[in-house]
This record gives sequence, structure tokens and C-alpha cells, in this order.
Amino acid sequence: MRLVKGGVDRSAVTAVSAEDILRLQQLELRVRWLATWIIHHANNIRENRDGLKVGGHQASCASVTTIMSALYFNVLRPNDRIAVKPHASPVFHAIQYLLGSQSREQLKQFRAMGGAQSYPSRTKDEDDVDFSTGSVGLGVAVTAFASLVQDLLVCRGSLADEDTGRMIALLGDAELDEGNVYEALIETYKHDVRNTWWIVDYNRQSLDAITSDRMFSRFDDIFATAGWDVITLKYGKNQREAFQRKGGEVLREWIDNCPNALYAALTFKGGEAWRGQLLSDIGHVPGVNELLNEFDNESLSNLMTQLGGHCMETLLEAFHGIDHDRPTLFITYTVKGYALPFQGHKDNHAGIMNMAQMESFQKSLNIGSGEEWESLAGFAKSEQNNLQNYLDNVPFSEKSNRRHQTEAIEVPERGEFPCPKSDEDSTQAAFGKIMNDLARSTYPLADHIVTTSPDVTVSTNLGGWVNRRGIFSHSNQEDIFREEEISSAQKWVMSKQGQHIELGIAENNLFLLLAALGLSGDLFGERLLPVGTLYDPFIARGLDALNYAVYQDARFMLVGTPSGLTLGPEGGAHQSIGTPLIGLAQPSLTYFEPTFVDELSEIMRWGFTHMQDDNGGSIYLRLSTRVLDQPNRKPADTWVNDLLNGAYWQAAPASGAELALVYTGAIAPEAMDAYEQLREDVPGAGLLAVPSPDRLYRDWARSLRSPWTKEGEATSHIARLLAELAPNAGLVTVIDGAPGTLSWLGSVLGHRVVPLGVETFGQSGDIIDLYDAYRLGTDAILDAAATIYLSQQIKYSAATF
Ligand SMILES: Cc1ncc(C[n+]2csc(CCOP(=O)(O)OP(=O)(O)O)c2C)c(N)n1
Ligand SMILES: [Mg+2]
Repeated sequence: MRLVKGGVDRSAVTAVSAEDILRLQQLELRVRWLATWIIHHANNIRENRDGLKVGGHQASCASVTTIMSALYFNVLRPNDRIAVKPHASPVFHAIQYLLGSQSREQLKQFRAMGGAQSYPSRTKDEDDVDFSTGSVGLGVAVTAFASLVQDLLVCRGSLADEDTGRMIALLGDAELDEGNVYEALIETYKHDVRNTWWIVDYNRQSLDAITSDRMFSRFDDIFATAGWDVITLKYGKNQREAFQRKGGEVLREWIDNCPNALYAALTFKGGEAWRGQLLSDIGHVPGVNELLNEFDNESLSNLMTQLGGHCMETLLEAFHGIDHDRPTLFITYTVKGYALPFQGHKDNHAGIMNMAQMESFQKSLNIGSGEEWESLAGFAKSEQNNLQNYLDNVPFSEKSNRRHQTEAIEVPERGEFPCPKSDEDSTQAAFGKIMNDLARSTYPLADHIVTTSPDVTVSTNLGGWVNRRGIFSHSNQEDIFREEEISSAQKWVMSKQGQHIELGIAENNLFLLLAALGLSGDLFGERLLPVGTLYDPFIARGLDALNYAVYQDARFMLVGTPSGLTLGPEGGAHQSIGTPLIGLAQPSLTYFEPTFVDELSEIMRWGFTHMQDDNGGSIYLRLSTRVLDQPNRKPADTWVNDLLNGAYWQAAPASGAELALVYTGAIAPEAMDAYEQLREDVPGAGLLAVPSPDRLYRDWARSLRSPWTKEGEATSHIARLLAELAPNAGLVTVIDGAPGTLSWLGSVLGHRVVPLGVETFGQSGDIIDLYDAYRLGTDAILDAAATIYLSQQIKYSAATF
């Protein structure tokens, strides 16, 4: 049984008065003007300093203005959250401008630095963006996961029913080609997701071309199969009225059977072409000729293009007609470039109107020269008052600030934060123990953690956490295996209080759910601390969704485990190579690859704080299943600071030493072994542990910029550490991953580097064979050190003679 119900009053169809419909139509036309003008101004009026095309999508905007005006000016309520298709950004900003939430200056700077963004951005736009969009398909799916998060908060009692809203995506029809949409769709069915509307701007054009006719009716079936209501808004009211007249039914059939490409071509050509085609195809049917004669060419063109998505009444009726919380797909037929000179033209995606076309558009609206930015120019004074009055009372704007502020959740002090003690352990197993200890604790932190995993919960060691904190579900379900007295280490109890969301194997969904969970504080007023696990190589599967999640500043902890060749017998398909470079390159995601349990504990503690810091971000932990002997040390402040800054001397070099070994992660035993052997020949050599190449690199890069940007000190943590070495010292770096992760260290003070790492696909094997074959083992490290030693000798001899 369904226990969550959306809080919006859906009991009755709100009738919209004829007067309001007229206002909405007027506002829609103004939005279409402003969106077109914003793009025109950026391309043809604002100074262009570099000759680059500025761009913008006037046609994509025009097809969605009626839908967005109906929503924002009438249907939406403040708790509703909306993802707007990326290239409709000017429409969004124009609407915000009319609602008083966007400045003229921002519009004038559209696509310029610091101005309104080309695609809606939560972090960069000054107006009220709920979800960033840009990479098509992702903004669609994130709304479903936001709805799931909203349900979770209602179930745990953190969000009142009346404070819930609808999660709405406005998408282009070509977005329905993105596979991630269907991965999410499957999950919506499994999790009984409600309160989600996906509204398709069905203009039957993508970027390149007219979209395939063959998919026409298939979307209905696909969504219906996944439990969604599908509402198709194909005809506008005028069309439906025409169909009632003699000959009208044949006209409807003709429209239904017309191929997409022909419909688009006739739309572009206009009334005369429509008449010619219709007369030739169905003119012989009684009544058709007379029906067509009732329309002059212009009104015939209007009739044929006023599809459901351009008919305010049709849209309002449909949206207000929803009196339930079932997920709903609206297929709203539209015309790309609606009512603009290039409407229907297959090449109109990036088309921009010329000066003469803009002038004639402006004239048709009675907007005087110099009044282009005036929000209601061209209307009579009394009408302006009426419109302004309408805008001032739009329900969506009832709340002045739709973003919530939340208090930080306290993170336990060192000594209190779990740090499992054992002589030997792997970072993956220790992660599981730390989560298990947190699950057992009464720390508020533990209550705010929500974990998720795409079908690798058990194999990434989240099982203990799940046993204690349970799986989230709308209904309570005991673990059947347990009830049947079948022994298992896993206790999969599902309940409304559960703190783990189990996903099917779809990494895109993991990242989109992490995005939604990580925005929970902002969106719903309850801060959550999401932790997501997956096998490290499969980060690549959802990489764009990961980028999307952090792009909008969602905060989460991502755990990639197992990782690297060190996975051993599992083989090349599961051994990640490039993920450290992803960690290094990805903004707003801090990558750590700890070796020892005490490091992991300190990093997680720091991570939960960093995830809550205004200037913080998300965390990525690359962990391993390799069991290592654990050091017995007490975490002192200096060591912890060094660790969290990215590196510490595990064995400090003698001042002026000529060699240091540098390692990251589970390869430590080989580095330590090689170090012990080297010390005999190179007394004073150092051993540098680098648990975060990312922290280290970013700090160094910052220090290089700092003389100009004044960001922090002119020196860096790594420069301070390496300053212990002689200027001609060499570094052997080693990581179970792409060697470029550490090879940059040589640039810090000009030391020579021999970088060891993995450069070809892995394969099955034990660690001994694999490290040997890929040259990561003790011998390879010693060989690399010898190379450095030799080159130092050669240099020395060259200098002497
Ligand atoms: C993942 C991704 N691939 C490609 C693009 C480039 N792109 C931008 S819009 C678009 C097609 C849009 O067609 P549709 O969704 O139908 O929107 P319309 O402009 O017709 O409203 C493409 C391919 C993108 N933004 N994201
Ligand atoms: Mg389209």
C-alpha cells in the first residue's frame, strides 16, 4: 500500500478564468519575445571581442514557451522543483525576469562571463534554478530521484506532507533517446516513485534532423509499462473544434498520418503550401474544401501549427486535471521555432533570426525602439497594470526564497570517530567496519547518512551498515530468508525508516541518486550525508552523471572499491586504471586513496565535514581489498594535517638526500620493502606516502597561481616536503593506476621522476605475478631507483670532466 501522498492539493481541477487565460497568452508572447531578444542581443548587438559565435537556440525556446508560461505563471507551486531542458535557458530567465527574480543586467550578459548561463545552472545563475541541466537526459532523470528522496524524508518524518512538491522535468523529445532516461524509468517503477511529471516538448526535431516517425506511439507503451500515466496533448482547442465540423474528421486523420518531415516542411512553408497539400490529398472528401475555405492562408497556417503544446487552454486543463500523485508523462506536441520565421525548418536548431526578422517581430508586438527590455512594453497602460497585478500574484512566487538553509551535522572528534583496530586489514573491509560502527552509534551523523549502491552493497562491504540501519521502502517488509530461518549474514529488512537505497545495476542511477540526496538540504530542508559505493572501474560507466552531480554542487561520499590490478584474479575487466586521473581532474570532487585504516578513518572524518562546508565538495575514496599489516601509531596533529593535505613522510629523508620513493595506496608493502633494501645503499633516502594526489596537486597548482591571484601562500605542502631533498634528487613514484597521477611531482622542485604504474589492460593473476608483469613490484621499484642513481652519476661525471 502506498503511504506517501504528495502534499499539493490535488483534490479538484482548478478552473482558470477566461480572463486569466488571456493574460497567460499575453505573457507567453512576451516570454517568446524576451527569450528571442536575449539571444539576439547576445549575438547581434553586444560587442563581440573574439569573433566566436555566441549562439543560443531561438527555435528550441519558441517551442516550449507556452508550456513553461502555463507552468510558471499558473500551475506551479513553490514546493515544486523543475529541471528545464538545457537550451530553453533563455525562456527560463525571461520568466524569472517577469516574475522579478532576474535582473536585466544578467539577461544582457546572457552567455557572457558572469551573466545568465547558456544552460540553467544552480551554482552560477543568480535566479532560482532547481536543477542544472546541459547534458541531455540527466536533468530529466534527476527529478525522479529527487522525488524518491522527498519520499524518504516524508517517511522518516523530516518533511511534512504539505511541504512536498512535484518534481518536474521539461525535456526535448530527443532527450528520450538517452539511455539513462530508461535506466531511471525502471527504478521509478521499482521504487514506486510518485509526484513526478516529465513534460516532453514534442517538436519532432532534434539537433540534426526530424525525428523518426517509427517511435511515434512507442513512448506511450514504454512509459505505461513502467507504471506511468501518459497524457498526449496533440491538438489545440481550435483544431479540436475544426475536427467537429464537416470534413474535420478527415482532416484529423490526415494530421495523424502525416509523416513528421512533411508536417515540418509545410509548417515552414506556410498557409498556401498547407492548402495545396490538403486539397491534393483530401480535397475530394465532402466538406473538406468548404472547411479549408473558412480559413485564409495565415489562419490556416495558425490552425495547423496550434498543436496541444501551443494551446494555453489545453495545457492548463491537462495540468490542473491531474488529481493524483502517479508519475505522469505528458507528450505535448509542439512546433520547433513556433511562430518564428524558421518554424519547422529542419536546420533551425542553432538558427538565429536576422535583424530584419527581429524588427518585424518587434513591430508586431508594438514594442518601440529602446523598449526591448521593458517587460511589458507595447501593452496599453491599463493592460500593463492588469498583467503586472497578475504577475505579482503568481502562486509559484509566494515564497521569496525557495532554497533552504540547514545546520551542519556534528562530526565526532578524533578518538570518537570509528577507527577499527586490527593487526591487518584492507581499506575496503575497514570502510565496512567504520560504517558498521557508525550504524551502531547514536551520533546524529549516523542518522543523516543515507547509503546507496547499484547492486554491489554486499561486495563493497556495506552489509553491516545495512543490517543495522535497514533498507528504505515505502512499506515495511521483513527479511523473508530470516523468517524462513535460512542462515545468512545479511539482514535485508525494508522499512520506511531504512537508511540504504538499493539500486539495480545502473551506475548512472547511482550518481543521479547521489545528486538528489546530496542536494536534499537545499531542496527539502533536511541535510543528508550520502555515501555511495560501486566497483571502481565502473565509475567510467556513469562518469557524465558523476560530473553532472558535482557540477550542481551536490555533496556526497563516493567509494570506488575494489580498484586496480590489486584486485588480482578478477582480471582486466574489473581492474581500474584511469580512475586516479578522474579523481585528479574532476572539479568539486576530492580524491583520496588511503593505504592504512587509521588514514581512512581520518579521511572519512574530514570528508563528512568537507561535505558540509560552504566551500567544500564531494569526496571520492579509492579503496582496495588487499589486506595489509597495519602500523601501530597514534594520530598526532602534524601527521593528520600532512595526511589530509595529501602526503606525509612515512620515513623522513636525511637533509639533502638524493632519493625518495613515493607511493599511493595498496602498493605500500612493495614500496616499503624496496625502501628497506635501498637504505643500505642510499642512506638517508625518504619514503613519501601520498594518500591524496588530488589534494597535493591542487594545493601546488594554487601556489603557482598565488602571486597573481593572491590565493593563499606562495608555497605548497608538497614543495615544503620535497625541499628536504637535494636539488638533484630523484623520485620513484608508484601507484596501482595511471602513472601520470604522480609523475607531475618532478615539476615541483625539478626532481627527476621515474613513474611506475599501470599502462595496459590488466588480467587475472595473483598479486605477485601481476606486480611483476606490470612492473609495480619491489624489483621494478629498485630498478627505477637504479635508473635515477645512474643518471645522477652521469650528470656528476659530465660536470666533473
Ligand atoms: C549528452 C548530450 N549530447 C549532445 C548534446 C548536444 N545537443 C544539445 S540539444 C540536442 C538535441 C536536442 O533536441 P531536443 O531534445 O528534441 O530539443 P529541441 O531543441 O528540439 O527542443 C543535442 C544533441 C547535449 N547537450 N548533451
Ligand atoms: Mg526536439
